[in-house]
Amino acid sequence: MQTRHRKLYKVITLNFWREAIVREDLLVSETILKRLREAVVKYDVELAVELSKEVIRTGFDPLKAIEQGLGEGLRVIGDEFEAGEIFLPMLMMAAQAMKESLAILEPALAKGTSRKTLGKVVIGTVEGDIHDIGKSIVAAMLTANGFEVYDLGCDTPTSKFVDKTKEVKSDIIGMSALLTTTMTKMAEVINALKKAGLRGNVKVIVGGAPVSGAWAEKIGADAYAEDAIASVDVVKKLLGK
Ligand code: B12
Repeated sequence: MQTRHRKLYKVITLNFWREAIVREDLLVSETILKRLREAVVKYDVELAVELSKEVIRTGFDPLKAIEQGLGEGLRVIGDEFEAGEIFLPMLMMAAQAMKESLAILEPALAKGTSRKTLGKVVIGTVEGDIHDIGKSIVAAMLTANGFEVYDLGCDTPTSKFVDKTKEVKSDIIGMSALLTTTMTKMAEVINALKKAGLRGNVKVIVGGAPVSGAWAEKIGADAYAEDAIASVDVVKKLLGK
C-alpha cells in the first residue's frame, strides 16, 4: 500500500514539474518574441541585434524569432506608416533593424538541415521594387530546405531573371513584389520567358504582400505562396518532391 502511495506521489510530482517546465518555456518564448517585436516597433537597431544574438546563444528557434518576433514588428510598423503615424526615416530604421537581425539569424536557419539539392531556384524582387526582406527570408528557407538558390536581390530587371534562368538551368523562378505598381513586372518576366523559349522548362512562383493566388492565376504563374514556410511546400509540390 505504502509503495503504491509513493508511486502515485512520484507521478504527481513529476507531472507537476513537467507542466512547470512547459509553462516556463512558453513564458520565455513569449518574452523573447515580445522583445523582438518591440525592438522593431521602436526602430531600435542595436536592441534588435542584441536580442538576435541572444536567440542564437539560447538556441531559441530562429525561424520563430524572424516570423513571429521581428516580422510581426515590421507589420505593426507598416500599419503605422500607412496611418501616417510614423515617417519614412522611422520605417527605414525598422527595416534596418530587421535586416541586421536577419544577418545574424539566417545562418542558423540553414544549420541542422541535411544538404541535398532538391532543385535550382532563381529568386528576386522585380524591377522598380527595393523591398527585399520577405524575399530574402523565402530564399533562406528554401536554402535551408535543400534547394540551390540564386538570389538576384531587389530591383531586378526582367532580362536578369531570364539570363540567370538560362545560365543555371533553374527549375523554379521566384518573384517578389511589395508595391502594387511593380506587380505587373511579374507578368513581364513570364512573357519574356515565353519569348526566350524557356517557359516550358521552368515553374514560376510569386509572392509578396499585395500578391495573391488570383493574381498568380491571372498572369499565368504556376503558384503563389503567402509566406516563407508555405513557399517550401509549394516549391516541393511544383517539382513533385
Ligand atoms: C520595410 C518596408 C520598407 C523598407 C524596405 C527595406 C527592404 N530592404 O526591404 C523601405 C523603408 C526601404 C521601404 C521603402 C518604400 N516603401 Co515600403 N514597406 C515596408 C514594410 C513596412 C514592410 C515590408 C516587409 O519587409 N515586411 C516583412 C516581410 C517579412 O514580409 P513580406 O515582405 O510580405 O514577405 C513575406 C510574404 O509576403 C512572402 N513573400 C515575399 N516575397 C516572396 C516571394 C516569393 C517567391 C514567395 C513565394 C513568397 C514571398 O514571404 C515573406 C516571408 O514570410 C511594408 C508594409 C507591409 N505591411 O508590408 C511597406 C510597404 C510595402 N511600403 C510601401 C511604400 C509605398 C514604400 C515606398 C514607395 C515609400 C516611399 N514613399 O518612398 C518605398 C518604395 C521604394 C521602392 N521603389 O521600392 C507601401 C506599398 C503600398 C502599395 N500598396 O504599393 C507599404 C505597403 C507600406 C504602406 N502601408 O503604405 N519600405
